[in-house]
Amino acid sequence: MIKVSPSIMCADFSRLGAEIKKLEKAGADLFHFDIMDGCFVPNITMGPLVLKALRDKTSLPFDAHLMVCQPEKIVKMFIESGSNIITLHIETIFFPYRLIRELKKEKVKVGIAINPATPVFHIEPLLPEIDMVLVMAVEPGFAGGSFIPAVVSKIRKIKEMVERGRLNVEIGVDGGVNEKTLPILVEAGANILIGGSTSIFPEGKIRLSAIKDMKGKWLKR
Ligand code: S6P
Ligand code: MG
Repeated sequence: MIKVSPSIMCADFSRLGAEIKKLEKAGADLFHFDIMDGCFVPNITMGPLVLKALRDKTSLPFDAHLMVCQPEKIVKMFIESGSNIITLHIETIFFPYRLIRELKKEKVKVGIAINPATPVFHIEPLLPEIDMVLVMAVEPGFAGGSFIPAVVSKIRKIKEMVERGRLNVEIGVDGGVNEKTLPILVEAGANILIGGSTSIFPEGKIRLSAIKDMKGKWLKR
């Protein structure tokens, strides 16, 4: 089942509460919060206070995409602020089993994100421990990054691993998900689509109809 997860960093920060409600009404399935600390990526976005402020505006899941150095130091804050999913970059964790198991004890879902250049075999051993793989289709740090077509084969490989292992792992794709790339990404095996500046928030405006299109007509290109 295709799920659309609007990227909140692309929304209107002066009216996030209203934006969240509009996005939910338009069919969003969960929300994607890009957390950047200026260390792992050369950008700084938002902290747990933003999730806390928005938590009572919707009951949809919040996914905290942690693009930070030493995520183990801040995961608790994001759980307390209402995150339902914590997505960690494999490139930032030295002891993934330990951190993933700690998070599972907190009853949150765990995603592992991989940058475009990170090979899929780096995360293969972790698949039985996690709920989602987030495949970055752009180099992380900013909205509107350039789509890297090589990630399509990575999605296919992950799908094969999940099916072979009969695992319950969803595959998300983040970055450059638009009318052209969406059908290719879904055909390869992605089912969670992050909607940002190339779909739901073109030129900083909000295009609510894109949410329905991402689950409908864009699929049938
Ligand atoms: C990028 C971040 C993403 C962006 C997303 C936006 O570092 O993780 O979630 O917000 O790329 O989508 P788009 O359509 O602008 O690429
Ligand atoms: Mg993201």
